[in-house]
Amino acid sequence: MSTTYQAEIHAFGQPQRQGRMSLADAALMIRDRQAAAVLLDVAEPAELDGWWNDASFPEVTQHQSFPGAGKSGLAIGPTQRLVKEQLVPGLIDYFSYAARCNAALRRTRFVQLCERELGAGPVRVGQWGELPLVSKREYQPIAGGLYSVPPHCDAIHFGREPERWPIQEGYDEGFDQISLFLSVRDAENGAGLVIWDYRAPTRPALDDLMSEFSRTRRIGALEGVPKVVIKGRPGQLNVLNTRAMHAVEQCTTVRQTLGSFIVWHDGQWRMFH
Ligand SMILES: O=C(O)CCC(=O)C(=O)O
Repeated sequence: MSTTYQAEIHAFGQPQRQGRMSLADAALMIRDRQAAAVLLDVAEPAELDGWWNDASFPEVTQHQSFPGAGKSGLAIGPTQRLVKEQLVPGLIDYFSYAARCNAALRRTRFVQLCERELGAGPVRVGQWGELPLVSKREYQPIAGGLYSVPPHCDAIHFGREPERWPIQEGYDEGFDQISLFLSVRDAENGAGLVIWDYRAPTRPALDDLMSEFSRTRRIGALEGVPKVVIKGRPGQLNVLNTRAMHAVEQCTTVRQTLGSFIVWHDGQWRMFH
């Protein structure tokens, strides 16, 4: 029988609900757009040191796209933004990183949880290529910043050069991508994650929204749109629809999470980061 957890369910335009749910049911609820986010109490705060301080993770380094964020290893977002002569070397580096680190990452508590409760495997390309499985994230305060990560959305097939982005075939099959992240350490101001009921349909549309934000510090299309703000406590697993625009509120002290994306593909969950 699958493990059930205490759950907070957040849907646009509705009051927050409480319940008990398995991780597999929470993921299906988000995949099928019945809620924007579900928070599950999966770990005791005293266990979090073991989840975070695991030598399987490489060190946390600066995120290439967001000044207020750091992450362990390489991530898909900055790889998707590469163009021209930078794209192929960037992809080689991304896949090589996964090839070198996934055996160790598979032993982390986070990946073990996803394998056990979701039957999740890695996203694969070809016979041997795998995408990295999981990362640690660290959000730093930035003076005058509005968000530690600005409004964006995540989709596995959203390469900036669509004709050369290798992960598309069969991935735009109508199921929404999901983020799973464990809250490890809160910022003192309790910075959370804002999710708007607004989906960027294509990569160029997403790039337009993000460049409007960097020029003007606002996005007109998000104003007045229903939103939810989730504030995961340490030990809660945040399960959310990443196709909806979302942002990490500005942290006043370091905030730590660890997580991964999942997509439903070929009849099973597949993880990547
Ligand atoms: O680690 C987090 O706080 C969430 C970052 C995020 O934007 C995502 O997982 O989609």
